[in-house]
Amino acid sequence: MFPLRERKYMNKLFQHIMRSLTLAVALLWGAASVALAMHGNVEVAGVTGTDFQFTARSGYITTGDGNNVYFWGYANGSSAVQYPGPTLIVSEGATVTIRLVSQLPEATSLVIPGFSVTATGGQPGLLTREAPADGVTAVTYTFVADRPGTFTYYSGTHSDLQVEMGLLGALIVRPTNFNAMDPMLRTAYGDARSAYDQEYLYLLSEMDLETHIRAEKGLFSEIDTSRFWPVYWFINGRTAPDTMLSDNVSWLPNQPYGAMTMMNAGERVLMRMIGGGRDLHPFHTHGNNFDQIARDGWLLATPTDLGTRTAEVGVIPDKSISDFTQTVVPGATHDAIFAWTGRGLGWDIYDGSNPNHMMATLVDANLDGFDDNTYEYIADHGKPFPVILPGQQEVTFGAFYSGSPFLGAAGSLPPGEGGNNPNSGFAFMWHSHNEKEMTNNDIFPGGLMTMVIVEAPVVEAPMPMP
Ligand SMILES: [Cu+2]
Repeated sequence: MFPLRERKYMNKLFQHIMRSLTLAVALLWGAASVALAMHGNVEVAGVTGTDFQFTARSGYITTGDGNNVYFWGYANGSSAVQYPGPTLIVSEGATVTIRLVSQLPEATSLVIPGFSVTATGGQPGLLTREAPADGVTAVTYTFVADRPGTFTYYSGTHSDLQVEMGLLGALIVRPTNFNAMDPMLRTAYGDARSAYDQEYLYLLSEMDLETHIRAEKGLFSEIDTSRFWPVYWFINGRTAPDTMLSDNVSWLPNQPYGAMTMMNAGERVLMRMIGGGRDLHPFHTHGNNFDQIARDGWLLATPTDLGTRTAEVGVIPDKSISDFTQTVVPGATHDAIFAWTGRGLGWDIYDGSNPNHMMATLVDANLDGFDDNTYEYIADHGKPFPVILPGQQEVTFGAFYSGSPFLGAAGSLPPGEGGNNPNSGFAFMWHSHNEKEMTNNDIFPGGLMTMVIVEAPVVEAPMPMP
């Protein structure tokens, strides 16, 4: 599925991470297991409702190299100021009101592309009305969320500085008939073409550290945003390895959103990708292609399309685009469906000695090529693993190796080895394909990177902690 050159590179990368970050990754895995315990159907974290009270103010975020970075963000109500701003989750048809006050050194505002917004109060500005920098005068933005999808909001004032400083966020509009408990109605756009099992946000952004240092010191006359030189790259306001922590971990009070992706083989993951900064970021999935199904909140379908069936993910819009890298454009949103089945690997990922294999019924009533119960790719059933596995004496073990190359299967390990992969899942890295962006202020690895864990279809939560 991927060029051998890249697979070799990724193998090296994994080895490097295992050697340099074994302890950190072990800690992370503990948190990841907590996230797994809520496995079932994961929803994007955020705030729901129709009325939001934003205060724009300053704070500090923590980066993966241990730095503290001064930033500007939004606090909703009495909650902490955060990067990115609160993910607003609203229902289609709702009238949404956002009241904004600025405690920043300058006036600020909100723009919400894709909707017809009415602004009242405050003072006139270039793009919309603004909240002056007095800390009390409010401007109120009102709009009807008249279509479902993935959207973004950000500062419409002095935005070369204010977006850089962190004034940006995500907006999700759930379709009218949305029902998280019903697999047919758990959709992004109201029909089966955008149905999903797991939902994740990937809001991509970057920061130029020098600008933040000068802003912290109040040296605004020395800031030249045309000399933009980012050194931090973020998913949901965190740099790797923090991207792999659960939402709302206590030690990142201003960065509540994680990006650790968890799924079972055969599931559909809705990827809501947003370009939050001023650079574009090529977001690259390992493990499989995804299908981009929507752009800027518009489903990629012809008006009469009922959905096109694909072997990998079921029904998707007819204008979907299959790829393994999505160039996430500044200000744009891209929705995709990712599924992983092991199709076409050419060997049986479950192995004959694994109980999964015994459970494979090899029934394919819907003729999609997969076992209806385990999602095993039937054409590869029983095919042997294509290489002779090295003996334990020849192998350096990583903390995530289960002792078996088969999904959901554990094997024998030397004493003290392994243990961070209790369900014997497969881990794939998702990251910026502009690989400079996988750093934290020049330190590799870090930045715009996270992982997806694919678990065997039969793995159910809650799982024991390792
Ligand atoms: Cu890669």
